[in-house]
Amino acid sequence: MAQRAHGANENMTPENSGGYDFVVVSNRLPVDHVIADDGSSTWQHSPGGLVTALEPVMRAADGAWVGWAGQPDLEFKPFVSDGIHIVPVTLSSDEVENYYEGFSNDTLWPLYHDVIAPPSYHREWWESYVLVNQRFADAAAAVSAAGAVVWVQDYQLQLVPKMLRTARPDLTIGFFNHIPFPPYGIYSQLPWRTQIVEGLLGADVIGFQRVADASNFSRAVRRLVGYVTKNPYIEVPGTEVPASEPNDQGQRQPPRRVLAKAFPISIDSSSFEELARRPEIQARAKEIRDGLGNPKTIMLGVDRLDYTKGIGHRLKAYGELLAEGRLDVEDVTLVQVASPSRERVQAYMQLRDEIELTVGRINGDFATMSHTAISYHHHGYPREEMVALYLAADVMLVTALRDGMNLVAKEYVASRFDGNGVLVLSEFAGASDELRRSLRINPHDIDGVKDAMIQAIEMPQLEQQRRMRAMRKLVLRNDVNQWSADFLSALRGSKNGDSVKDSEDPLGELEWTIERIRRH
Ligand code: GDG
Repeated sequence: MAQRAHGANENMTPENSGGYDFVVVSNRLPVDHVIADDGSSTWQHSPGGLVTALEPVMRAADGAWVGWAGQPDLEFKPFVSDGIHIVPVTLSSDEVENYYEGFSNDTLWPLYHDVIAPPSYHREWWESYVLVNQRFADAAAAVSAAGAVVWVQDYQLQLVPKMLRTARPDLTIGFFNHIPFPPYGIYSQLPWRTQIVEGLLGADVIGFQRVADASNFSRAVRRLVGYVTKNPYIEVPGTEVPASEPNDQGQRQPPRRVLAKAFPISIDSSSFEELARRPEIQARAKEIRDGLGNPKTIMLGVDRLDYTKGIGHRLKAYGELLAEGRLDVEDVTLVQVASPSRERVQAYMQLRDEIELTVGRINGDFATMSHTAISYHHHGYPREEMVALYLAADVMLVTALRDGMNLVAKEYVASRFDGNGVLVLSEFAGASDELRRSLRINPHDIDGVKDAMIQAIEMPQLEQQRRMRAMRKLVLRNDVNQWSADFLSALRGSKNGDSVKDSEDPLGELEWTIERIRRH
């Protein structure tokens, strides 16, 4: 039943790859293949929302991870990294341009984030998306044991669930969308809107960040394919799959009930708290404050340099407060970490220019010899440094114009074991559904953002602590283990009543894994 993967290494067979009972499929692997200037190459642990979220689950489940290593045109054999079985999928340079930078990052990303930037629609990008999704599906089918559980991640791979189901009806398939799912009025722009909805409906469980995303999806299903939806379920009618060979009888896929529901993602909360409690990290936080001239208040923004994150809106609000004299650079400094992202996509190059021009102007207008207005960093930092920054920051600014969840907001809360600090949080980030004791803002309302910044700076410590305590309770309880356990339980539930064929029972194994994760 298992098939050979097109782009995967020739030596990979279901036998030597192990035939895994639990397989994660995502665009990027949890490790990047990095080539240095001198031509030498290494595998590096890659940061980012998805990896941060899934790593602990993979270790607990001893599963395989199918994905791209981040470099075009290179083929790699499967290998084990830090206890995770890595199954690399190859992408050509053209595919990186068309499937990844094009359709994923310049069509779907802006479309799914409320068209903050205009999406581009190109048929050759779509063709590449279909081809690459098929390759990921083939690679996942090749390493999945009979009856395995496969968890497909994110918007780059929305066709994989249906492709996998067609090839391997024995699998239990989950899909999680890390970014928002847009309202139908926006989604309906997509020329390939029906194919994507059908692709997703190949899954048994489709997870979204927010309740609103799940309802947007159900509405798209009703409008585009007319299936009956009984929240949170979607009734998918049975289909005849035509025979591919003359003697082939074809396949009938029975009617299915798909669960489409919100599973808000979280972080490895206790590891952030653990780092924050380390004396050397606290010393580093103090050093950061000293380095900035010990202002009364440090405000912090940490984002991938992305137009969805509302960095410009944040800078505008801060610049106006300085211009109006409501804030003084002797008292307040804004630290902005903008980690490099998608640097070959035009909209991102333009964004970088805009942000850096604004930072330069604000610093030029307001910095003094001893105090800078904005300490701006276009770098990635180790996690230890991020936690030191969280500890050093009195106010955390999350002003996303649209964001699936925003893990940074949760990381700040998890790190503040001292109970101090104020989170200013956009209502357009998924995290605002849970972090209701933050100062919630509409980032488009610049006056509202300015008032929230002042309120945060002036907030009495007692109130900070009351708010932070409530948010910490939630983030420590609803951590990433809880998230994955909830999702995997729902997958398990979706198969209740189905007979499991042999003594090898991946779903039983999965249940055991869920228990282990819950106890973690
Ligand atoms: C997508 C969705 C959703 C950032 N810079 C550095 C660094 N990071 C880490 C943060 C955080 C992660 O990357 C970013 O996660 P976010 O959630 O904030 O945003 P996206 O990257 O857009 O993630 C998002 C997420 O998927 C998960 O579902 O929440 O809505 O867009 O963990 O700390 N980490 C380190 N150095 C950096 O410089 N070490």
